[in-house]
Amino acid sequence: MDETAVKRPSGRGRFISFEGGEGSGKSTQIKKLAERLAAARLRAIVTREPGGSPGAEIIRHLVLSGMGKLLGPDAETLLFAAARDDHVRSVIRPALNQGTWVLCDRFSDSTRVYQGKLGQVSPGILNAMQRVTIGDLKPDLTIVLDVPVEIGLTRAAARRGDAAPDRFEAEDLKFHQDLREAYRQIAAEDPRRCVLIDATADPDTVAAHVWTALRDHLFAMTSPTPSA
Ligand code: T5A
Repeated sequence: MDETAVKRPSGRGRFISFEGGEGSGKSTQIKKLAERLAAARLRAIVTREPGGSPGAEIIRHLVLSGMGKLLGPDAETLLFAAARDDHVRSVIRPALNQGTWVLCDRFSDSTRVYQGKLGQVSPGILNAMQRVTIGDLKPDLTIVLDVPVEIGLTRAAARRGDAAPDRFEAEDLKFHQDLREAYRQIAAEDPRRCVLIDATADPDTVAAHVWTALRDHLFAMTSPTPSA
């Protein structure tokens, strides 16, 4: 695609979330996309959940250490919600309002999948927390990276080295298989927002698919369709 053909949309920035199981390559792809947007002279920030703001990073440390799990599923979900509230108010909304694109490593779909579909926190609680933390904010595009569980966990273990698996990496194989299915289901149910991408290929091939998703879902909305 000719990147000079990408016109900077006026007004609000675009919000892109990356979702998927452990080790699916979200951080790798976000970095590549940020570089490509910079080359196209689009202003973008990279952020993550849980975390992304000083307050939310403190909560990230708590939940990934497993301390939140000790409080039970509802309270652990409240911790994720508190982190999101701070992150959205102090980082995401201000950036979007200034016309900056936001690339976020995980967002509300992670709560729907990890705490909702797998953790069995009730839809009533999840909806109430969502109303408080994000209101009507939702990603313009969600990239769902899909890899077989064995590949994702092997990648995550290789990257981790000698460190212990975190709170969710330590769950059993069935948990991770259900996780993958739940993400595939979310992508199938919301095709206007979500693009499911096979992330088993090498990083550059996956990045090319991510770029195609942006072209089809975002650039087509904001500028004349760029050439392929
Ligand atoms: N969570 C989060 C909830 O339960 N509820 C919530 O609401 C939210 C927001 C966050 C955890 O919190 C949970 C979900 C998570 O379990 P985290 O540390 O941020 O934990 O971890 P993850 O988001 O799961 O991300 P990971 O760090 O495990 O993996 P990534 O970012 O998907 O993968 P990445 O890019 O770091 O790659 C992993 C390794 O694979 C290699 C990379 O070089 C790296 O070594 N790699 C590839 N190798 C071959 N081919 C490719 N295409 C590759 N892409 C990457």
